[in-house]
Amino acid sequence: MKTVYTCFCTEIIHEGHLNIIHEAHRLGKVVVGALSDKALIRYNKIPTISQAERVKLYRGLPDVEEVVIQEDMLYDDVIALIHPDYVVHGDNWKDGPKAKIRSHVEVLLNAYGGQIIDIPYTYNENVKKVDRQLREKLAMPEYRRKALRQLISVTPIVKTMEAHSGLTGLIVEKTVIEHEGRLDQFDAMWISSLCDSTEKGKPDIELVDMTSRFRTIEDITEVTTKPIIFDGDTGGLTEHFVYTVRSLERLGVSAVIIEDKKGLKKNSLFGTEVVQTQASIEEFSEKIAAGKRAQLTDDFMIIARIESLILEKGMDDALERARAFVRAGADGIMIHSRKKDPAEILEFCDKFRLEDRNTPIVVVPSSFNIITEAELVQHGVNIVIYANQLTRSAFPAMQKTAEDILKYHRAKEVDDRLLPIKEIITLIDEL
Ligand code: SPV
Ligand code: MG
Repeated sequence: MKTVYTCFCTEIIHEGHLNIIHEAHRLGKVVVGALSDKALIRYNKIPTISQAERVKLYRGLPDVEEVVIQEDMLYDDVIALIHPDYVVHGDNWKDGPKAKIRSHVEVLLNAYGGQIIDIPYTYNENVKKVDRQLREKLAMPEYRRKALRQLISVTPIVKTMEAHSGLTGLIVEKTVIEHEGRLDQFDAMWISSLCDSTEKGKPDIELVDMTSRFRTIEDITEVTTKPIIFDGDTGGLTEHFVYTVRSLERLGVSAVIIEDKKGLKKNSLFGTEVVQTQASIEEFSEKIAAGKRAQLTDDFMIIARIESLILEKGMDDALERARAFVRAGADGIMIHSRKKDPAEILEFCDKFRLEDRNTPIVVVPSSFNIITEAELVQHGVNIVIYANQLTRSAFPAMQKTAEDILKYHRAKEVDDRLLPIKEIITLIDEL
């Protein structure tokens, strides 16, 4: 009797899955792999039912002999364990990012004479509907909101990219690359005050009001599913901040980061070139505590951002503030620097981690961009935010196009650098 293996990550069974099992059963004894919560979360397929419930669901299917947990997206663990004669999968994994997984499995099976069987993928109206339901469920506030905590618990570092519109949100949502045998994508989105303001042609001084910033969040949530970290600037008046917390929770945002400054906020990357005032430990702690009291869900996170290094107040001040803000209830600490050399950031992380092993650390390597994600992990960082790179790449490209059209008095010369018309009109999927 041959062993036939197929891996599922679905939460709803449709005729496509039943067809795969039916075909697998004709070849031998069917073993279904349930992709573990950890693997799903790692690859942004945040589960909405538990691993145990998925196992139960698959066990109840006709012709399924056994269900095992698959921990590894690339199948190494299960193939080593059960040595299946066949691995059966819908033929949709022959193209796109999943093709990498298929070729990896092929190598594993070839080593002992196993074989892949590609089953024509079932794609009818019902299957499409189930796919859409699964995707859109993840976009619901209650699932999206908790996804950041889930990611922090299972990924070495949460890779976060700025988004300031539906379109940039789609780029963060959908960009997947294959590199050195791995699939990679961003885990979360950062709604930067700098980029949200710049997009509106306004300075980053808390001038763009919350109603407008919430509108940006909604533009993004309408077309994406990944968790959102919101740049809350100073948080404003404590009396206002408590309302902001409630609104963000309702919108499905996972975390707000507020910085310990007061008065007219300027962008941190100006450092001491402009007048910026740091809030006292007491007043900022009170703002954090008030926010924590106001929040209704356990999922939402208030992350305290420390500006001591930016304002050249020293490492001890930064560490003292970190301790105090955690005591006040902060769910994470963001430490910022505008030095090119990451040394002071790493020193902070090392010292903080000696005292506090668990509170998530967030960094924004805009200036100290030489640092790699792997190095940040070694120093205990949990979230890395690429805070402005999409905006900064779009701006020079648009400016150059505008200049060249003025120069040549026609658009032909710029056309080679543009997205083809066919692609721009089909870029956005219709429902
Ligand atoms: C932002 O992206 O708006 C930030 C990060 O707050 S920074 O611009 O570096 O201050
Ligand atoms: Mg900002």
